[in-house]
Amino acid sequence: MFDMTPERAIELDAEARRILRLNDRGGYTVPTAGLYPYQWNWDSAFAAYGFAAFDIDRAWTELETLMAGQWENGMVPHIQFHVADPGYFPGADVWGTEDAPGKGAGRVASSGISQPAVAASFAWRIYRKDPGAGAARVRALFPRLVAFHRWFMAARAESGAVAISHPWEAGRDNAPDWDEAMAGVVPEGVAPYTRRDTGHVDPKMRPTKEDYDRYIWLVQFGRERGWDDAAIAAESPFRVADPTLTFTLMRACRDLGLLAEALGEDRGEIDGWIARLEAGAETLWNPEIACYDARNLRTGQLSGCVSNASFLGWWGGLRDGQPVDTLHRIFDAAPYSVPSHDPASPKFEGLRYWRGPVWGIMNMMVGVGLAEAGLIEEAARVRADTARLISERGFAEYFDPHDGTPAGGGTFTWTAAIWLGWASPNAEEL
Ligand code: 9WN
Repeated sequence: MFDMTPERAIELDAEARRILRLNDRGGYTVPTAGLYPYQWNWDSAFAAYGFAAFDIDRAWTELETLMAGQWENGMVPHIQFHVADPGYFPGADVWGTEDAPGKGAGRVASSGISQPAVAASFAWRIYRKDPGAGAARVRALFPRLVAFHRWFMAARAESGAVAISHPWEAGRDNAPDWDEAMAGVVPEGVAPYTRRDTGHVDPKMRPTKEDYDRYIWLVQFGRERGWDDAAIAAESPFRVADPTLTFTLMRACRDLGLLAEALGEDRGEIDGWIARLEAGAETLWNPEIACYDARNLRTGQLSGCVSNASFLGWWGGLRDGQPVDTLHRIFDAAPYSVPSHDPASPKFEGLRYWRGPVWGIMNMMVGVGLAEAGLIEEAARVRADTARLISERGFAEYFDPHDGTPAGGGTFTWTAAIWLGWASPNAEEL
């Protein structure tokens, strides 16, 4: 741990709690006001983890609201548009999911894709913290979590690893991992649109226009198919197996299995998913860069990108053959780890979103995984870098790995959440 006075730690704990309350919209939390005015899937699960440090009832409510937006087919959308806000694009009208057969009637307006399935992992941790307070609530959530994982396995895991149908599904929107696949998307016929993100944040910290044209083209593509997963899987030019989705789901299945045991439920189906994901993860191992990366399912090509998702295997529960040497190389490449893209790569950009910056939530998953695997020094490095960034630069969305410049949105929910749950010297292991 880097040096921090107890007073400073207490001050930061209070600020993190203030941020969670500030971004609370009553039952759900926005990632940050202005830039992201809705409920995002994995942000919300991290928010629950943060709330659990000081308000366990509110933590459960966050997960309940998230899972209440689940589609009839099991998918939990990446955005729930509870209250329309013109400050974000694309809104519910662009996604056009209201008549999607998979959605079912009477559900909150939402996007048509999902995001990393971390909800079960935090449900398990929050339950474990106070089984008395959580027993009834987790029992009610359990079938929804099972249905969510079942949907992922049926709709995205045809290669064994879990694929994204849109870069937004990985949560790592403009990562260089998708460059080859994105080049295969020809963004013709995109309806005219105005971006809103660049009105909130410096454009050099955001994806390019070329990216956005393709993001919107892929939304239109899904919408034209009524968000039918089978049609999208068969016909879309963009289909990439992704380490973020694969390892977070692998971990979430392990945690769901523990929950099943605690609740006296059968875990046979869950164990089958874990075995399939473990085999699938092997298809993402790239010997040329000695770590996991993404595989374009249309061409079979591995991306050749070392990213922060390359080090999620430990979080996923894997122990043998993990990329510890590559992690050491990345540690040496920049003062703040873990960069979202290799600083030695020509595609690295220190401020541009998922093409270089450090993200606290990824650090939390990498750091916890390392600690669980007994890699204590490596785990301490990731945690200390995160604590130093937050202490010196605030609760930003992401940070430049070379000089720590805070970037993207401020007063950010999940940065506050991982502070309270993990990076703070006062964090209690959940
Ligand atoms: C699109 C909310 C989300 C995160 C993603 C992050 C960013 C959205 C955007 O913000 O994506 O989903 O509009 O840029 O990449 O991981 O969930 O914080």
